[in-house]
Amino acid sequence: MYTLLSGLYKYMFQRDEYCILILGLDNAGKTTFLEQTKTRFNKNYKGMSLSKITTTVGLNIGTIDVGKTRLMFWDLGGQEELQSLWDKYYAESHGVIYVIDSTDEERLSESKRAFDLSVNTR
Ligand SMILES: Nc1nc2c(ncn2[C@@H]2O[C@H](COP(=O)(O)OP(=O)(O)OP(=O)(O)O)[C@@H](O)[C@H]2O)c(=O)[nH]1
Ligand SMILES: [Mg+2]
Repeated sequence: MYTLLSGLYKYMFQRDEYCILILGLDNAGKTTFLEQTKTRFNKNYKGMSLSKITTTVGLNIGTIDVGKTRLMFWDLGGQEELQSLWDKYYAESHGVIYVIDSTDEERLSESKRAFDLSVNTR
């Protein structure tokens, strides 16, 4: 009986939870993307002013619920010395969003190198 009830409870109330990494060079727009996404999907969330966003040292976590699914975003700092931390989070994540500033042509090759390195070291 307990198994039946706990199964029913899980079916009705438990959400599937997925962790998504947001990676990319510093200044690419990762935190801005996360803030915009939270504002769009969380009805009561009053997003912080985009002009107040400063460079991320460490990690920002943001959560959105889509139907019965909960998405947890991990927005990591993109500065060069922080890139070595990216692969520590790969094992725990279900997906990766890699953000590129397409207007910053000078850094496109640097962005590709950082992406390749992170994929090869995971
Ligand atoms: N015009 C324009 N500016 C943007 C856009 N996305 C981000 N920015 C600006 O770019 C700057 C850097 O954005 P962030 O979101 O802090 O970049 P980040 O990738 O989180 O950088 P780190 O935390 O240092 O890794 C900020 O001044 C943003 O306002 C965009 O789509 N358009
Ligand atoms: Mg950031």
